[in-house]
Amino acid sequence: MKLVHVVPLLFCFHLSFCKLTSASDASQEDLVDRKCLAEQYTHLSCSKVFCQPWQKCIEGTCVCKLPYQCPKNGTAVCSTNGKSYPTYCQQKSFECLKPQAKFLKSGTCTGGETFSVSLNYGNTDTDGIVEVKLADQDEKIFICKSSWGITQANVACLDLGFPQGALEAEREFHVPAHLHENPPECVHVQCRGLETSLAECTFTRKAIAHEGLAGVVCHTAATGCRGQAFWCKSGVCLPSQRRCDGEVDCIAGDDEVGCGGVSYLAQEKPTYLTADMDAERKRIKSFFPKLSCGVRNSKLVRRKRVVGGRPASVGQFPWQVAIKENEKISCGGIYIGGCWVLTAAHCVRASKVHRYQIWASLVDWIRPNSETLVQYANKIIVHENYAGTTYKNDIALIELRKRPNQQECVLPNSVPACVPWSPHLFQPGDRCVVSGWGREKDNQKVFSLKWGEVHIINNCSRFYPGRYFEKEMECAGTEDGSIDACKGDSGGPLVCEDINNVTYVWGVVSWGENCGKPEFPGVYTKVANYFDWISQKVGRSLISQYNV
Ligand code: 4AZ
Repeated sequence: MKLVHVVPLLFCFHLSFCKLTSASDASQEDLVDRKCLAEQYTHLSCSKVFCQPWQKCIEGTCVCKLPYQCPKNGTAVCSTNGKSYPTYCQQKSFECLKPQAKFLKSGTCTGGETFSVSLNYGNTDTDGIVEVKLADQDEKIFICKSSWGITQANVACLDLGFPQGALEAEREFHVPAHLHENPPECVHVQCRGLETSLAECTFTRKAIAHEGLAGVVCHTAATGCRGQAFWCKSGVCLPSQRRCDGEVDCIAGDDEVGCGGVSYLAQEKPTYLTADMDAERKRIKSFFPKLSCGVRNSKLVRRKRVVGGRPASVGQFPWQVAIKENEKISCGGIYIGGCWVLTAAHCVRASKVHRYQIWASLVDWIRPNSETLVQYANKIIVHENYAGTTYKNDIALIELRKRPNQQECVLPNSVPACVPWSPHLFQPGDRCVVSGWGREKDNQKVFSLKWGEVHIINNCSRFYPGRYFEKEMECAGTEDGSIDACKGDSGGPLVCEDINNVTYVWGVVSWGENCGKPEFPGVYTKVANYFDWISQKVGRSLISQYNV
């Protein structure tokens, strides 16, 4: 019964009705699960449970109280935004309304306090031994295994950014020998299970970790499929027969990866009593035009490590272009095929079309390489709803001017990046690459194209309250902020590779508070949100292959 504690749907995660913690009878467990899922009961279903003190029950659902509706009495608490609140109820009410700032510690904030949870000695980012840094201490400390359970593990995973909580709280990890020989100190922790951060749980006495250290496996999309199904990275389950059947089903192509080139279907030849419409459907699919984008011409050595601000070589970013205005590189851009370059709206003005030069296949702009091609813009299309004050819809298209006597744009050394047709193609945590000629962190000028690996960051409103628009924007960076886009990189690409190493332009460098600050990640225009807009302007056939 290894999934007893886990319900792979968000709305049932917190709720004990959805899981039988002592289930011994599989069919009964199934029944409870199904009912829970059907009714969508959660910890907010106040026909079943009491609401939290900072919530009230309205038509069967717990909703946030307004802070003034909290009792006036209570002790002050300090929140992760550095603000002190008169009572815990008030802080939780604010958090309930706007989940950016969480509980940090009791008492008032004195400035600079932080709480953090981290995982170590695991196999991936999603599992390992838990360490915490408490708000009033400088050192990280382990948690004693004896006080650890799925309740605490759920809260730890939530805190780490896994909204579905924990998969397992018992797993053994390979810790270095010295931790076995000299067990380190550990703290005990108690949670109720509905805390939004581990900081909100109660930490008690330190002990020596004789019985072991607390570890966790957090719940990720990949662990969320029931029964014999295959889980697409994009968040849906497929019948297992569809895995390795020679036909791509998941939008990211992950159902046909690692299949060893042997298709299930090819193995047996049934005798058909009726027409084989499945074969006909596949035949139709084979007529679809094949797009050629996102695959480099040259054979490049694959990157091995995550490093920042590294110089690019010729052909490494064949979709990258530079936009020159008044003899300077003012912005980057992304070649997406035909005569079209994608960039940021704030980089260009439709009325100043003659001002811009597009430099393709360029690396070093002091000494342009022989492959470099310079072209003028023919037309500029700025998104109709671009808002210069908020950078919402910061996206524009540049149509290149054709050479005399040519029907089409010819960029011999460029390769278009694919335009993502679905916002589910990549997810938070996925690693992507940003490139450009923008400034270094210390505002140093850059003459040569540089690139760095960043990951997609979720819930960016916590960094930019009120300024981050989930649907239109994407956030990316590194834990320490060491890799980031900066002034001059605007309009350039954030690209991600799918499982088949096809490259998509996932973001257009747009804005960010400063450069290279961990608490202020780079913000990008989320290109997938503009697929329809782009295809309407450049023509569907240039960028569409599937689902059209
Ligand atoms: C800019 O000024 C700019 N750190 C671009 C990206 C970022 C900050 C500033 C993100 O063009």
